[in-house]
Amino acid sequence: MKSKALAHSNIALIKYWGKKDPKLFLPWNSSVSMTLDRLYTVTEVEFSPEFKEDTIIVNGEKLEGEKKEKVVRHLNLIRHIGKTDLKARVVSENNFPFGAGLASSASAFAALTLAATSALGLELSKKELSIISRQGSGSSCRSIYGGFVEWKAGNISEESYAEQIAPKEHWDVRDVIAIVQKEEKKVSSRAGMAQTVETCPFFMKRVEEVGKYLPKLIKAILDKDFKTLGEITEFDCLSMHATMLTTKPMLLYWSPETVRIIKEVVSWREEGIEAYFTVDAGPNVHVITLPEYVKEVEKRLSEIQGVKEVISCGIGDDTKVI
Ligand code: 2P0
Repeated sequence: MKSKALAHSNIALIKYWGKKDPKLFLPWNSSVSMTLDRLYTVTEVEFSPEFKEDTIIVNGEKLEGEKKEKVVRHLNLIRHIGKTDLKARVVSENNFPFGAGLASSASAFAALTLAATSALGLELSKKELSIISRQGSGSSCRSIYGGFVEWKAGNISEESYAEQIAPKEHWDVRDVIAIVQKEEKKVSSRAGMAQTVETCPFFMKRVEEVGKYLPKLIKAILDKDFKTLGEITEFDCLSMHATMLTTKPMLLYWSPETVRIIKEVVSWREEGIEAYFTVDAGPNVHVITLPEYVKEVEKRLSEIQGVKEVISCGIGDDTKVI
């Protein structure tokens, strides 16, 4: 009863930030992402009557406390579905450059979901895997698929899942990531989004606006309209950070380098470099661009003061058993 799965991380072009049902991980708005080839997690799960308790090892370290609890809760959900109470041993490795300051929960929970369900012999559709994975960490439901992906918010658990908009072969879009800080953030996404929903007076306005531009982003992906994709991506990032900033207490995830890079990216466009920024709940900047500009974007990012590392990603595949 053992299986190993590989899942890729993803970068949201329209962000998930806020749950309307925190227990079921139902988001307030639908979101759109692209799966990233360079960043992935490989997880092996074994269930055995010989194990007295769950053991979780991530990058060679045994998890304890809250981090372990998060994984055990997800194993409990999968044990419930698989009708077993066997304990598990989970061994997970991220290929991300060590402590790169990049979120790993999307790839981690997608890999865990597939490895654990297949170790129990459950044969599930991608839709079912996505629904299960969502309940471990929201953004992971998008990583079940490669290519361009939409997570439909839904109103009940069975309606909240990811779907592929287009496979990776459809369009070669790149994400060149500028790492400016490698430390773990002080306020987790989970805590930060809960605080935003509770205290940001503009939060529902953002949800309403996303509903208007999300169909336009999907059309831009299908039409390979890079300008529209870039403009919506930047606007949505700023809209999410605007709700974070107007939360009590304020959530300012950016550092001076973040602003420096954003201004640079905008000025590069005046020179004809098609590149657009997006920033998650942290200070690192993702530069969304096309293959012909990657070399120049990499060079320019690495010359900016405060940039510690540059990681270039293409579009990745579905989560799979390996
Ligand atoms: C996203 N983020 O759409 C957004 C953009 C961060 C900023 O999804 O509580 O780690 O486990 O569901 O999935 C981070 O949130 O939060 C996230 P939980 P998760 O990629």
